[in-house]
Amino acid sequence: MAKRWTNELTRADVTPEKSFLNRRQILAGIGAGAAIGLGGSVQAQEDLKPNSWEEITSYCNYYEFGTGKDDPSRNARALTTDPWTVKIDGMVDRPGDYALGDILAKMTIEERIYRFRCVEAWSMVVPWNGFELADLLNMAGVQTDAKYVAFETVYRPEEMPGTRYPVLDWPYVEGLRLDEAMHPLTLMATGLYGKPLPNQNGAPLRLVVPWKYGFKSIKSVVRITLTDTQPPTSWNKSNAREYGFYSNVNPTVDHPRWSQATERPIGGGLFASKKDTLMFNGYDEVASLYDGMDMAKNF
Ligand SMILES: Nc1nc2c(c(=O)[nH]1)N[C@H]1C(S)=C(S)[C@@H](COP(=O)(O)O)O[C@H]1N2
Ligand SMILES: [Mo]
Repeated sequence: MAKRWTNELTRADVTPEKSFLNRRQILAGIGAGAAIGLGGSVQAQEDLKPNSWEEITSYCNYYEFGTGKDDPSRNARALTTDPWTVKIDGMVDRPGDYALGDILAKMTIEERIYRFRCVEAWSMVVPWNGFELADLLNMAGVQTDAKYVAFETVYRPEEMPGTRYPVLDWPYVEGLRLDEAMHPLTLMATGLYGKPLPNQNGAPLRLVVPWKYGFKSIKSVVRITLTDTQPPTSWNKSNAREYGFYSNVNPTVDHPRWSQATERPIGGGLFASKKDTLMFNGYDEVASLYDGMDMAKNF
């Protein structure tokens, strides 16, 4: 079943990891020693060994399809992802309903191998394919007064059995500060391992913010709104004491019900040892976005 919007890249076609890192470092403005060679290099390279396709596509959180980790891989088959339209509105010069195919025709798809850390203290390494959110926002033309970006997941009760239950206030919504959204690490993912994104992972288009807890990475996005006020977010609405707007990965700020100091890598086997959680999930290049901010208050 060919889908017009999918990128046809195979894993062999994408930029080899080494030049990928170099390009990324240039884009993100980080020195060559930060992610490869110098100090901590072994750790960094081990970290970047991706989880298997099977692990990434079978152990999922997508509550619209059920709250069990294996519910989305079974139930999300029913989601229609073609045709797909993304409404971009609010404080932009060119608001509109953009067909995903038209968006993709203008975007450069790259592979990004990112660490992924869920607030539940498990983690994976995922080889995403996607484009920078900044490129999409620039296409729509962000107006100077805009300060935040709001995102919304498709809401289709007839295709989403989990939405029969008021686990969250549907549709799932998320938000970023504009500078977070414009950061070169912030990705709109369209694929995994060079294949189209499986429905359970948020097809056909999902946000990936690798330095924040996984729930910020909203799936199956149908609306992106530029605004000057901090937008509501689903998990914060459901429990503001436990889930803040920022939700940056931070080993020193515990969840009220569990520690965030360590994480359980998925796929390591039942007796795999936990590993230390890194500040900003190891993406130190975003630290300057939060200069002078109390990270315990703004959790
Ligand atoms: N619409 C929507 N987006 C969502 C979720 C969800 O339930 N609904 N779960 C979030 C959570 S808690 C996590 S950890 C990640 C999981 O992404 P993955 O299943 O691709 O690993 O998706 C996030 N995005
Ligand atoms: Mo999560």
